[in-house]
Amino acid sequence: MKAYLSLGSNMGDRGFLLEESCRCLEDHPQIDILQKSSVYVTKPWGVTGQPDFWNLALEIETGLSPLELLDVCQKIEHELGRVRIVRWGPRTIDIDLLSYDNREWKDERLILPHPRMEEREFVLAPLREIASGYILPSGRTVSEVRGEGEVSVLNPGK
Ligand code: PH2
Ligand code: MG
Ligand code: MG
Repeated sequence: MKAYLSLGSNMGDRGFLLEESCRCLEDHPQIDILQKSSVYVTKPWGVTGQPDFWNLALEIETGLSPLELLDVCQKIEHELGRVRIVRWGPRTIDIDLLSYDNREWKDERLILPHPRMEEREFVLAPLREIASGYILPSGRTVSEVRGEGEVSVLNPGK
């Protein structure tokens, strides 16, 4: 099954934490990373006055179910020392499921597709880079929609 993930970090060594998260995902026998976006430096969305985030998006192929995949993501967050005191506040690493096989899912642990992805440029910009034709919940493609918030590529041209 094809799934899209959004990763973000704004505490500690953000580059290392993103790389290490990708490595842990790739190490899982039932996860293959098909595409990885550039790293984007993004202004905090929701709660301002915290350090800038580094964000990226992944396209993966997985044999895991949505909840099994969520478990793996949360385990990696935990292993990389995730601390979150405030909702939308600073965190070492956040791994969010954006979509899974274009399926809809709604329970207390997981909502798919991610309900707030369309407003957020820190989610859309990396996704646009690896999946410009991806169809958002509104029916528009990710290349047609611009979200809120300032973003820039970390190492343009690298
Ligand atoms: N994550 C949030 C809240 N705000 N802002 C940016 N720029 N990047 C994020 O990853 C982010 C955020 C909640 O998970
Ligand atoms: Mg998040
Ligand atoms: Mg999260």
